[in-house]
Amino acid sequence: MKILDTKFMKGFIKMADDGYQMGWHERNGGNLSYRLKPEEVEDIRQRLNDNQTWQPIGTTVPGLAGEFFLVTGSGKYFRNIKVDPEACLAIIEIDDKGENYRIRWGLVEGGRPTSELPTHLLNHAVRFRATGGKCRVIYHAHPANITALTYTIKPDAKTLTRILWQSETECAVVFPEGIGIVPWMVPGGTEIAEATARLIKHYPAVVWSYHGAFASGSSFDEAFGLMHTIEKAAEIYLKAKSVGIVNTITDDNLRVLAKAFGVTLNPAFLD
Ligand code: 2HA
Ligand code: ZN
Repeated sequence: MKILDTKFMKGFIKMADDGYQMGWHERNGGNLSYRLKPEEVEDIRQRLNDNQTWQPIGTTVPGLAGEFFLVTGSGKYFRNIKVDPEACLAIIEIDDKGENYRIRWGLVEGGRPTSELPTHLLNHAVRFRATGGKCRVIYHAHPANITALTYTIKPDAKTLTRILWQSETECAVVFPEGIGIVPWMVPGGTEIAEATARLIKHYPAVVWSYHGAFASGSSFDEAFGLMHTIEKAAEIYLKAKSVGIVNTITDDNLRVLAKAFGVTLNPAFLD
């Protein structure tokens, strides 16, 4: 099957373009990765390259040994993905120890997978375990409102989660576990990857202070929808706060909401 005709490729490109249209991907900002299903690998196997060398991932992910990922390329612009996916994207294979990757398709003009590959793969490994193998998508974006919000609070998951739960009624239903947050750190390395992975074990998304956010999901819709919900709640909060907040969603409201929707809110984040 032609790789560009596959459903997962079309879904990936649509999500990347949706993120660009939202204004979340200035220049080469943000990155996206998708873990292929075994049958998706089989459908395209004859069209994969076999001539690229193995490269170190920069971290170890034994739980992902032998998996294939579709990822954005380092330095590539989201606005160009739809126009030239073969230059902007890569399909990579992880080796049998989870230490190295090799490019099997894409990046036809050269280049490497996303600079945040260690964070993407560690997050995939952790979310794979946390969701019993359901998680397939890890998404990093630079939405303005959630990033602006991090300048106004301590980098604390309870503080952030309560603000978001109180800023849009559906938030507590969409992310009842809450949202994690890391303080400012240098992007692109193992340290921020490990800090993010420690949190994404408990939360479906993690905010990077003064930078952006990582969201996970079992599908493109779920990961994009989570990022969108977080960003929208942050926008509502900043608008309300700029005028002056006089009312909010109370903890009792949250408890009633959770009961109505059959979700269990993280008890550590309720007063
Ligand atoms: O430029 O977003 O965090 C890509 C990034 C790095
Ligand atoms: Zn970034």
